[in-house]
This record gives sequence, structure tokens and C-alpha cells, in this order.
Amino acid sequence: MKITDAKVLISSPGRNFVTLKVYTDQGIYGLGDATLNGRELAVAAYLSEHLIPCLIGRDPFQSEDIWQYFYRGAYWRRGPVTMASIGAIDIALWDIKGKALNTPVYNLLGGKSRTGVMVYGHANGRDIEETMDEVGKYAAMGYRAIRAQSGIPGILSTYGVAKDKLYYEPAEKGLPTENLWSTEKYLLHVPKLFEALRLKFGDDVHLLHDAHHRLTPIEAARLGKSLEPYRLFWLEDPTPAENQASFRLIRQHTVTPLAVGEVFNTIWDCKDLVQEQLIDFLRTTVVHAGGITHLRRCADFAALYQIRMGCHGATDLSPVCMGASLHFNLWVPNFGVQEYMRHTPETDAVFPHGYSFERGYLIPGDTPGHGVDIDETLAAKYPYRPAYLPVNRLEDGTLWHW
Ligand code: KDG
Ligand code: MG
Repeated sequence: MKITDAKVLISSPGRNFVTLKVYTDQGIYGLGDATLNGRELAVAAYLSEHLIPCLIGRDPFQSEDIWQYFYRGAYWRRGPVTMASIGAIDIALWDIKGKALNTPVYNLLGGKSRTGVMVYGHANGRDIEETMDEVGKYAAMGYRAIRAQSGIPGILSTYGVAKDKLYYEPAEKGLPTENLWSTEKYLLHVPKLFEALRLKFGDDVHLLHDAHHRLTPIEAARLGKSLEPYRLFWLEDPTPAENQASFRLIRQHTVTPLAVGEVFNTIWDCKDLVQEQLIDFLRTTVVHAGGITHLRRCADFAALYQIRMGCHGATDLSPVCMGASLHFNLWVPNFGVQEYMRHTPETDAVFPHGYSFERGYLIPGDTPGHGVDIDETLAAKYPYRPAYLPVNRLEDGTLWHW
């Protein structure tokens, strides 16, 4: 089998997605997600200008060699643009292989290790009361794991707290907006939210929280400690992880489980965190870590240190990434949970897919490949629109973490 062509499709059905379509001489095509939130066109150009010309003529079954060729052959290794581009190619190649062999991708990885993939949903509200109502709605839908975020008294707008509830989209159209942030107010408020949630919902639901890289290590340690009575499933991104050693300090002070890695793009980003057992869950996902080929390597490495996978699954990961991630998660031995922020009906229509939600689990379905397609005619009706995540400043104007 030979790759004959590949093209990059950019579409914005509610939010921007970059999709790679790889064609073969046997009429089979594969799809890969190449979306990098707020930097979409950089990945599109990297693919079209630099990778696709080298891809044509290769055998799609040699996905390992193709991965090594693009990773090692570039000289300039790693980075989100490079790794999302390699990731898109890799996802498309696994899709082609599954279709050619008439089997779902999870069978190529080693088969099902479980019957469904436990997912967590996003419950958020302007205050504790509204967040409690939202958690109640997710529990009623059957979710077994729920991330809770609440507006902070005295802060006008809080990242992670949506206006639209079920279909929250964190990127805003146009150039980046700026939000104000107060760590002091946040640290006082969050324990109150989780105290109220445990009182109302008891112990049967897994509760999660995302600190969005906003805290210093000692502040994160304080938050982890103050949340211990409420037994979180995880506290996510307590501090930026560029300096992996900073997690030592958090770990010395708290037994709240830690999840990190949605911005990681290679195994090197988590090397010390994993080897020193400074985290409990690795958040890296298929597209941003160079596809299934490299994420599998990260997961196997994490498994040696009893760290489980908890893949990123916000709306900026397209249904193509979600499809691939679900096959990966159905197989991966050290599975923890998968994030699931629902895409809008507009997005779902552009990306017909076989996966479905059942009582707190996503089921990938048995369609050969990863089971996600694209309706190109519909996709073409939604041209690219610049959109960015907000930038955060402290109340005195200082540009803060992340
Ligand atoms: O592109 C960035 C978003 O996906 C991210 O900010 C959302 O933190 C997030 C999460 O945990 O889903
Ligand atoms: Mg996050």
C-alpha cells in the first residue's frame, strides 16, 4: 500500500479544527486531528509545507518508521507545532491500518482491557450554588466523575467557568481577551466549594478540579492540603510544569492526587515527574504528543511508576482525536479517566462518529479504524475564524503564570 496524497482541512463549526486526510492507492483514506488551540494555522502550514511532501509514496503500514523519520529527521525536535503535525499523520495511519485490516484500532493495540472508557464532565457555575446545581445535572446524566469549577467572589470572570453550560468553549473569537486573577481569593474559595459538594453528593462520585497552572508550588501545596478532607480524584495543573522539580515541594505536603500534562508533547516533558512519582495521572493526549505511537510509549513509561492516563479531552481536541483517544483508552492497561467536554451539534455533524455516551462511559464502537469521519461539504461552510484563550493578569496588572 502507498500513500498517494494528503490534504489539510480547516473548518470552524463553532470552533476551529484542523484535520489531516491521507489518501492511499487502495482507495482507503485515514483522518488525523491536527488542532492546536489558537495556533491552528501554524500546524496547517507545517504539515502542508514540510511534512506532506515527504509522506507521499510511503507505506502507511510503516507508521513506526514514518514517526521516527519525522521526529528524528527534522533536526528541530519536539514542540507543540511539530508534535501535533506528527500526531495528525500518526492518527491517520492507524486509521488506515484499521480500515485496511477491517478492525477497530483498539485491536491493533492489544484489544479491549475494559468495556467502556470512564469519562469526566465539566460542571461549572458563577458561584457555589450554581456549581452544585451543575454537578447535580451531570450526576443525573450518569457521570461517575465530574470536574467542578466555580466563579470566585470578587473576580469578574474565571477561566473554566462557562456562560454556556453543556457546550463550553474556552477560546473566544477575535484577539485574546484579558482576565484578572487573585490567588488569595481563589485559595480561600475552592475548599468551600468541595466541602459543599461532598456534603450534598456524598462519596459515590469522583470529584476533580483544575487549577490551570495558576499557583506557585507552595500555594499549590496549600490547596492540595486544604482539599484533602474532600478526597479529590485529582487536582490538575496545580503549578506550571516547565520546572518538573517544583512538584517535589507539592508532593512533600499533600496526598491529594495530582494530574499534569495537557500541554506536554513528548515523553521528555514528564520524565522527572514520572520517575520521581511526583504525579498520579498523565494528561497528555493523542494529537499533542505525536499520535498513538508516542503516547503509547509515554503510557508504558508511566505504568512502570504506577501512574495512570487521564487524557485531555476539551473541545479543542476534535472528534477525530476523541475517537483515537477512546481506542487508546479502551486498550491502555494503566487507564484512569478520559476528559469529555461535549462538542456542539454543529461540530458533531461535521465529524460523524461511532462513539457514544452510556452511563458515565464512552464506548468507541467497532467501526474499522478509529471510527470518525469528516463531511467535507459541510466543513467547507465554516471558514476559519481567529480565536484565542484569554490571557491572565494579577489585579495590579502583572502578567501571571501560563
Ligand atoms: O486549549 C486549552 C484548553 O483545552 C484547556 O485550557 C482546557 O484546561 C483545560 C482542560 O483541562 O480541559
Ligand atoms: Mg486543564
